[in-house]
Amino acid sequence: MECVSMMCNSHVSSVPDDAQFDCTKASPFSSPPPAKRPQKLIIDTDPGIDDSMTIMMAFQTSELEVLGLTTIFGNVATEDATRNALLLCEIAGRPDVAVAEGSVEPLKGGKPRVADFVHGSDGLGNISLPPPNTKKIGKSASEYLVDKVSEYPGEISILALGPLTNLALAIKRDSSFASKVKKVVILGGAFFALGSVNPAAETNIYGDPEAADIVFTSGADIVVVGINITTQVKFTDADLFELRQSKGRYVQVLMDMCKFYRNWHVTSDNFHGIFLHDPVSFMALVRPDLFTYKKGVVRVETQGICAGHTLMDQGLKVWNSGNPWTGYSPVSVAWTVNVDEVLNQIKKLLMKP
Ligand SMILES: [Ca+2]
Repeated sequence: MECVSMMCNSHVSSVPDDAQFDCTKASPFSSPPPAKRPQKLIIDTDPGIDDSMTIMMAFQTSELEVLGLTTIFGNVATEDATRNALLLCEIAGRPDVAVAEGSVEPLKGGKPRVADFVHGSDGLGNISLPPPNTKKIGKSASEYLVDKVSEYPGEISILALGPLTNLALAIKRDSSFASKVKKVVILGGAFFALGSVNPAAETNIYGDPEAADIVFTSGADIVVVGINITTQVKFTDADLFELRQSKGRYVQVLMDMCKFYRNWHVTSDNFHGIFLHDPVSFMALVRPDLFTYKKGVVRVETQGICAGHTLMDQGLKVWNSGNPWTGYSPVSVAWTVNVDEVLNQIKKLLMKP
């Protein structure tokens, strides 16, 4: 990763910009500090095996209050993502969490690309789980996002783990949405690295490039974690074995799901283990201090052979004239990651009884 180390200059910042998750600071007073209110979170998701791990990790994080899950196509079709989201809330004993179904297709229409070869035809590794008893709410994902963010302006963070259609629809629905959302952490893109669908594009962005471009240029407070970061953090077979032996509250069902996912990694990448894309982006939400970031405007190619390509203006050059990057708010692009500590934290949450 020579190019990365070369670019690690003054433009790179570590962003503990909100320290609400930092419980390490000692109080100067003898009495314990007042408990911090948990951070409100909505997860936009296409579960998905690594989505499932992440959702369970969020439920195991006391600093978070998971308000709802909004669903999207990607690893599976949207209606399967909804079923899986309901099922995960039930398994976690959290039927109170709202599940709002999202768009069944990308903004430009057409049948979405579904990665069932990675996650199994049911999206959860084909482990024959029963259907859920609970039901999705009446509102669509974008309605739910707009309503909740309006109800709690400046308080809700969104973790976006799939194609960005629902967020783009929320932005189109309410022009103040981007300014009212506290923070959006996005799993997506490949920054100055090869994609995962093809050399140009990463899966989530490729799933709806138009939507991704709307979100990146919306002015919201955005942190994006690309596969250039997430592919550095992996569980080996030994890690999976260690998890299986642990007392983690949801670890048995998650490890059952992971069998399919792990076997795909062997076939596809000749890697005996799994990548942790979604859990790594979750860590950028709860432990932003474990990453460094670069700020810049990100645009997404929507046409041609590079459709879905994310390209960031790093601010290294003063352009002679305006260009399609000019005038938009910069976003924080994850630039480096503390691999060992992120891996540690993911394990810790999955192993939590
Ligand atoms: Ca996902």
